[in-house]
Amino acid sequence: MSPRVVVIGSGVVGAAVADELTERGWTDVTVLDRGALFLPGGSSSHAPGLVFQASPSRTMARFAQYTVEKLSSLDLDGRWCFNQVGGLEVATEPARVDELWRRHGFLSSVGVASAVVGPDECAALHPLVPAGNVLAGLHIPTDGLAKAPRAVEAQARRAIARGARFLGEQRVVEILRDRGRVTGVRTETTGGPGQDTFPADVVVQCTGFWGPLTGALVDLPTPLLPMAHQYARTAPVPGLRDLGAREATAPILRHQDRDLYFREHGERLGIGSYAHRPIPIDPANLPTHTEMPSSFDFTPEDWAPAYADAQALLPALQGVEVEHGFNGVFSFTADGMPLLGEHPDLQGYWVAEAVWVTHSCGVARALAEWLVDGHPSLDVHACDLNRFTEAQRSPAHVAQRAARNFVEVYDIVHPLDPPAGPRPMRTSPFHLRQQELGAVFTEIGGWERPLWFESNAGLPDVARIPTREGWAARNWSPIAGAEALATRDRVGLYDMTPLTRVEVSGPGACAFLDGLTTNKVDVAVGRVVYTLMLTATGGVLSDLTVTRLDEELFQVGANGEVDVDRLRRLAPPGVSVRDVTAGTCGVGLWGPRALDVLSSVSSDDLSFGYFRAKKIHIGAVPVLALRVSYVGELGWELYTTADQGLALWDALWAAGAGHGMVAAGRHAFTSLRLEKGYRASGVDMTSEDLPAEAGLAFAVKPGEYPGAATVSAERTAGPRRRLVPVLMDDPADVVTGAEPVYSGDTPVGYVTSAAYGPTIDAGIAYAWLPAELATPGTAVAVEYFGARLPGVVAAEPLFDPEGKRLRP
Ligand code: FAD
Ligand code: THG
Repeated sequence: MSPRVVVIGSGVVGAAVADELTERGWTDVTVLDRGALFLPGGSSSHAPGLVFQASPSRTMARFAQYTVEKLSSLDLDGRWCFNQVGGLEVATEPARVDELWRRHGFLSSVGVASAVVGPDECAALHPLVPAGNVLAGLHIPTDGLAKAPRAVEAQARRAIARGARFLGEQRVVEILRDRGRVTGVRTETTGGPGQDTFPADVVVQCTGFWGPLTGALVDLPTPLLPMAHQYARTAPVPGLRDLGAREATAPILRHQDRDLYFREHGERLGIGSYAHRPIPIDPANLPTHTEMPSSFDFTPEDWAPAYADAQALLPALQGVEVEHGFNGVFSFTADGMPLLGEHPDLQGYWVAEAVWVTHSCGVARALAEWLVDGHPSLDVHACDLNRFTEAQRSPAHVAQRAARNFVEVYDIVHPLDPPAGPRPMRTSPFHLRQQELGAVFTEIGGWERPLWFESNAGLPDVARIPTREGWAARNWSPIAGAEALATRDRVGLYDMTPLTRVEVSGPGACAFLDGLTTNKVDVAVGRVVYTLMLTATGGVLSDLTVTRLDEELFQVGANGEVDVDRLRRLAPPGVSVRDVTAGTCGVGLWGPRALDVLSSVSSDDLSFGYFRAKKIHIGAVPVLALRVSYVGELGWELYTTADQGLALWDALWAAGAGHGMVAAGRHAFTSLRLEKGYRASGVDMTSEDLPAEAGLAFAVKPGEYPGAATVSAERTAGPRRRLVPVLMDDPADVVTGAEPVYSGDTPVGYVTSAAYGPTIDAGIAYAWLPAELATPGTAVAVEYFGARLPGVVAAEPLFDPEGKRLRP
């Protein structure tokens, strides 16, 4: 039987959710909106509807691809929902030309056709762009314009035909619940005295920038910031003509160097600007009863410089007045990604917020699959509502980062560029020492993380590391290569504090972990097990190390907040799941001299074997030592409580001095792990990938856990695609991730992680390839800023295949 679903909000997201749910047979769906249907007054009611598929995220690009596909197939009484005029991004600065090539590569890797074109072609594609004003353009023929209000109504009608109800002027004022489950919602008739209740098993919050207010009804911080953004329409422009109902034929145009975008409205031009100051809107002060609460008065002083820039690009605008402008409100998040998922403490309460029109259909499909099938078919971990730490959810953090995202919405942002404040948010106890050693930090997942240490600049090996230029050289130094070599030759000290550590304990803890993950964790006390969490259909959600500290006491090494959330959600009564990351800290001490260093500060017996754990002392500091190494060298992860972190670091540092020990950063770590073929969850493999495809079959044992049936079927069928290392022919060729891989002239796959491997002196690019092209020796090319860099599929691991370093 279909569960009773209430969707709050009838914008593009709510309507698409209703459509996708009813399509999957969940037909008891009621969509409630505080506004009048089908123009209830949210962001969707007046979005200009540019739909663009380029994005920094694979998942987001594919959400957009699906929006294009779906809206193209819809109409409202014969009127279009999607007008596939194509997209054109122009470059007016040399750095942007490179960026267009990079975006072109990314689009190829997700299967969206695009072309970098010259100034003349830009002028041919767009009637207002003079060739002399641009250096290049990126043309994406399948981008276009969505008519959001029509898309809402067309999807709503389809859902209604399958049994859904849409009710306007029903403001949800209370969420009804019983023992941790939602049971319904209570509404007030907008502007009137009426009240109603709607029983529900599932409630989906699709309230756009009202999210923080709606979330507050269920004590759910909905970490988004509503901000106003200027959009204006000009008077008729010479060179444009009335196109009737078609509205536009020229591609949507984006001038990212000046934070502007353009679309035709027949003979008028619509212009959107992100060039102004961030204008945050306090959702508590939103007008409740006006027709268009998402539309604020136009502020001409914010507009003037943007319009001058628009006129500079498009001279036809000179002398043309702006006829109508407004400051429209929509949602921004701390990391630019949407918020999807279930309330951590209230079962049946789901959220789909901070979603652009562009991604709306893809997001709605993912949410519907999540509800109906248990997991979306695309990887959504970067969109997970529960991905943030408490500090990241704080209003101050959301406000500052979201405002920054507004400013940077079109900037060329390198994945390792450190964000502006608030910083630092989370530091390990070693932070002070790392600063003294000249650490160059970025922030990952809220943590300050050293990329490399300037104090290592004098290492002789620095000169051996191939130099780089451009993108690959940003936030990188050859010092990192020398740190990696020092680890292989001598010993390196790595900060492991940001690794998520979870204590799972209580009667049933062992059975819980055993029934949740793919490996056998019912092992002797003191053993460490590498194991996977899968979706019901076998996709890799995460890889974990599980250390058995006692009969019913485990320390789990995990990959972030989403894992903690899953463990908490699924733990049976009596089993406690405690995130101990913040109160503890740790280092990795790895390399051939690690034993010399450790034995000089510890009198414990250190002969315990690989993937074993033991409680030892380092000086006076009690430490949990795990003989585990993500870099593939002899050594230990050494954990203690945060208060003793400095003592731990200082003791090891003093002991390491005589052994050539270096502090080593993130880049060295990545180089070494790729030489060993150790995967990073969420990057190399995601919930879209099966364990054997990802090269992780060794961690899968027969048993009863989510995904077991699929993985045993996979074993018989054999993988269709594989994650394999590609070695670049030229050691100086180093790519950075997300590039397309070609066989001849056909794009056949994409890069996940990449780094220079200093031990093997080669650029390494891990890539997903079809099984038939994944055999060692196969020649391929990685496209990098338009150049095809030759490489060859290699056998793994690339370094120390017998593991002699780990078990000397
Ligand atoms: P909304 O459309 O805001 O819908 C939320 C609904 O929830 C509203 O109808 C509201 O009435 C209802 N609601 C709220 N609280 C309650 C309650 N308590 N009870 C009942 N109902 C409630 N995106 C693009 O992809 N491309 C663009 O070019 C683009 N340009 C934009 C330009 C402007 C000026 C603006 C403002 C936005 C733009 N966007 C664009 C963003 C896009 O419009 C939004 O991200 C998107 O429309 C959000 O859809 P939604 O369904 O989440 O929210
Ligand atoms: N340390 C600890 N926990 C972790 C990580 C870690 N949990 C999350 C993430 N990192 C897990 N990833 C890995 C990846 C590879 C290995 C360990 C953790 C590893 N693999 C060996 C191999 O593939 O040959 C051994 C596997 C085995 O013997 O089962 O070491 O860094 N604590």
